[in-house]
Amino acid sequence: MSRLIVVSNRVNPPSEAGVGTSGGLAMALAAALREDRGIWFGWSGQTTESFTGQLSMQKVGGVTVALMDLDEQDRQEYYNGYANKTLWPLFHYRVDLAAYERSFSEGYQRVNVRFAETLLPLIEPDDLIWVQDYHLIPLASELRRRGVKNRIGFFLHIPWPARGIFTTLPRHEELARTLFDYDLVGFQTEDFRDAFADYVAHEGGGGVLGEEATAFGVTTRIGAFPIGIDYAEFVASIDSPQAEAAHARILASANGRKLIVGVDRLDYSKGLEDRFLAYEQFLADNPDQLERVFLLQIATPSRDEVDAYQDIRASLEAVTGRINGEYSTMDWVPIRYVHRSHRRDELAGVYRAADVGLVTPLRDGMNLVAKEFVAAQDGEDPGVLILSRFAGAADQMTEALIVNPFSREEVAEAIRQALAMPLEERVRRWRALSEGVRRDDVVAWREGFVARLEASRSDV
Ligand code: ADQ
Repeated sequence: MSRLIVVSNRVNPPSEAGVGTSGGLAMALAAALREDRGIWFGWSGQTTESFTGQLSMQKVGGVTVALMDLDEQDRQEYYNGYANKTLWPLFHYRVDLAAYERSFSEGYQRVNVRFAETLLPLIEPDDLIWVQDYHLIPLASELRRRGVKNRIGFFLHIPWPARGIFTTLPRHEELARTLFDYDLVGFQTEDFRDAFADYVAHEGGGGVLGEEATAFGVTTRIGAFPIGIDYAEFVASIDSPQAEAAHARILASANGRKLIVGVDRLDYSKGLEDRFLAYEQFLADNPDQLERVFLLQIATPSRDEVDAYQDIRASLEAVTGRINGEYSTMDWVPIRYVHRSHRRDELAGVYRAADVGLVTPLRDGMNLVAKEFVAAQDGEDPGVLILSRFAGAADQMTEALIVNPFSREEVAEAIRQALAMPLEERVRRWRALSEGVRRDDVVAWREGFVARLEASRSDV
């Protein structure tokens, strides 16, 4: 069996200490790499004064990790720049926030070359190389240019946007062309795959036939590989002392009130402000619910070197303050807003305590919080998931209450409906959802992608 090399911008396998704050994706990739004697290669997150190209090899939680440092200019132009100020907003339909600076695209290109050159000596002839996400789209081209013939796959964790959006990117053809140096390109959903096919047909002078996409005179394979959570690990974590403590603490402080929970990275794509305004609408429309319910929003600090993230933080704090100022009573605060990271097992306890999970991104590749929320519920008395139609997860999770996150009325009505939903309906919906979350877990995702990549050839 081939060895697997995973390449991602950041490398964060779980430490020996166990669950902690590592994400499900990190756990699943780490499991694959342990099984296959693989390597996980990427940026250490550290910067040096000038780029050295030195590799530091370590064993973390049984996984061989190969890390390189970047320099400060790389961080600004590649990471904060092209990745997070150009591609991220654009792929999430925020053309208004997307910045196009020549130094950003140069930095992006330069860092992709640095990834390729630093990775090159580690590659053995039979290795499968699996590149993760939008930071590294041109990596296969840079590896091919240096003679790498291995099978290389790419997975996009974020949406592939509609043609009219993607074509606002200066020199979009060059970026799209580099995807054709992969043997397999994976998207989260059929919708994103179709959007890519549409682009290819209209802008690449090609088309898609079954799994094969041809454009710019080259052919690759494409497919939808919806990512899941590490279901077994997540369910096991519900019985941990940390989960139980978090659960007990929330229930004690809830004082019999119903809990609506939101858990997100603090990012404009997650629709937090619209969510708060919809909740305010719910309070205004349902005066009988005042003091009987509260919203707990946990928001992890994220990318705070980027202006747009500082802006969203400030505006959320202002909206929270205004709503709480208007509705709070001596012993009730309608929104508890917590701006910090939590252990995954604590989060499991929080989800478990909730009556409603409010997952309303304006755009999202998948959204793993929706899946974690379902996995954490008590099947005898489950909470209700409200899910944005613009999360990739909505394709699979059709038994959730699916809403348009741009409509305050619709989200407010879904909150009312969720809180009033009879036990029998909650159980019926939850059973269907939980079956899907368990079946289509991260292991299935990883195995599905790797098997497909293994079966592909570079000369399609
Ligand atoms: P993200 O945009 O980061 O991921 P998401 O899929 O929701 O979004 O995953 C977030 C993860 O972070 C979840 O596992 C969640 O538990 C965790 N998390 C959130 N807030 C936290 C907190 N306060 N403390 C600790 N952990 C917290 C990108 C794409 C998504 C896609 C994933 C995986 O944007 O669309 O689903 O990759 O492909």
